[in-house]
Amino acid sequence: MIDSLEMESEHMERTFLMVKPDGVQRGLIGRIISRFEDKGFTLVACKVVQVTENQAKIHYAEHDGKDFFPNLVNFITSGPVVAMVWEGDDIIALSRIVNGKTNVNEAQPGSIRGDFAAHTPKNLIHGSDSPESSKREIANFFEDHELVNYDKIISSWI
Ligand code: IDP
Ligand code: MG
Repeated sequence: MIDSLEMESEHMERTFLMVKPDGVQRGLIGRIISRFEDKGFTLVACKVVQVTENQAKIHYAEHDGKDFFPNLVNFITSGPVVAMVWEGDDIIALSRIVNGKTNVNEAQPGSIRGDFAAHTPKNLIHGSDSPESSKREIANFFEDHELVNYDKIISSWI
């Protein structure tokens, strides 16, 4: 019976999620991580990091040349972040819905940005926007051996 409710994991993905310096300073790490745990995603790597200027430029390479790029690099290197890799079905698209729209004026209530962010550059959370970005972003912060493979089978732990 239960077997018939299980779905094939056809789009199992990993994504890079990062609590930005504003989230760390505001004491929102736990509440932000809870949103992804609540969604049912699996945390496969997590560390507190002071982002270097070089790392920031690689991370935001797609925005190089835009007028806000220097501010973006300054902001992301302005204090420690929590760098994470999470796993789940369709997690790249779904986690960006959990994050909310980039512009805080458009971020829906119930999303991290919609509930906690009040100024657009300081929007608390980063999430990769494609499989290609997630690969590059994960490699910019983690070695392969830091990514842990495991299943969550809740009943045996209660
Ligand atoms: P995302 O974080 O939702 O993927 P991106 O367009 O990739 O949004 O932009 C990266 C980050 O740059 C945003 O999260 C935000 O902090 C900042 N940003 C984006 N657009 C602007 C802007 O027009 N002015 C200032 N900062 C911006
Ligand atoms: Mg982006």
